[in-house]
Amino acid sequence: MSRRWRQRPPGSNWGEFGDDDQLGRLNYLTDENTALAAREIQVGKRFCLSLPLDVPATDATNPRRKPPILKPVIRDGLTVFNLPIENFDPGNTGVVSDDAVLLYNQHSSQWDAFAHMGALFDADGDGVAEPIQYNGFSVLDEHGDARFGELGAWHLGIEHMARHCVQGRGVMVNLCQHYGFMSHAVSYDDLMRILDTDGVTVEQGDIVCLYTGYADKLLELGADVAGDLPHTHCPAFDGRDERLLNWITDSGLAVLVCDNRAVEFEHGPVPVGKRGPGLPLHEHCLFKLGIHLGEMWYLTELAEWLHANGRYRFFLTAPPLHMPGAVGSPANPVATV
Ligand code: UVW
Repeated sequence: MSRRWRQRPPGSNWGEFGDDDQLGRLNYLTDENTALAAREIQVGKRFCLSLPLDVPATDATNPRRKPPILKPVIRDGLTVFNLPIENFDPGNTGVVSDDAVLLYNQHSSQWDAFAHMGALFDADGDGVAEPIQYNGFSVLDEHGDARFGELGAWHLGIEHMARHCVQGRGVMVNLCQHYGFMSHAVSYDDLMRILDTDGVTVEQGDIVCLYTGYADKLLELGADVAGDLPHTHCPAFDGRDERLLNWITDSGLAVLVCDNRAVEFEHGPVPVGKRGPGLPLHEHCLFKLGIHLGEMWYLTELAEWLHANGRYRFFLTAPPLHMPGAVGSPANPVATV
């Protein structure tokens, strides 16, 4: 396939992994990179980096995303839960349970696929900005249709990430250690100071995990969580800081993960009279550079263990669900130290 765009967004890397690339910086997670990352397994201890998927306990922080609902599977009018099979097969002594779930893919610990966020940008050079995604792809097909009726991405869906497997070296940046639960937009200067103080080095292909304490607040507050939690508590990367965005570009990090819901500080609506992305770090990562974002992971126990043991690197395995066309997915990552 030839190039899909005539002009690419300033600061983007479109085309650099190939005109058909849908993996972005996951391309840095090569076999060699995984083998090198495996050297971080020193004691074999494992950490589950997913929250229970019913955390947040309510939709207070994002009314569009609801906690999961387990649904029954029905067989011959009976709910298949703790159900003796002899109801259908006399003499069969088995007892069976079976269920379904209504899951908002981005309610809890999750991955953003590149299809999650694009931008209005004039990639075809006709003078009119169109909705477009990483590497000049559209989530629609050439007829302007979605994959499954009204939704489902034809390109850049989460399945590409699932097939890649997402395994490599994790690097913990412990922001909570420096700010506690204080709300703070972390600038480039702040980050440089923290990396320097903590002796943390980020190399090409690293999966950078930002521990901010946000998930701890979700767990502590439960159903009492307030809608403005993302604005009142915990540090987060300042997506409006160009130098911080440039660091993301230059560091070569492969993937960016956080325990909060947006990775970046939520400044609110675009200022009146201005035009631009509401979540600039999202645009920079998902749209321009092909960097997947992990959000609302549970990093607490791992961050504490690493701190107590004078380490910051670990081995990470974090595939999403292999759900074709989905723009995000729950994540159930495992760290090994
Ligand atoms: C927010 O909800 C703010 O971010 P995302 O859509 O990436 O989850």
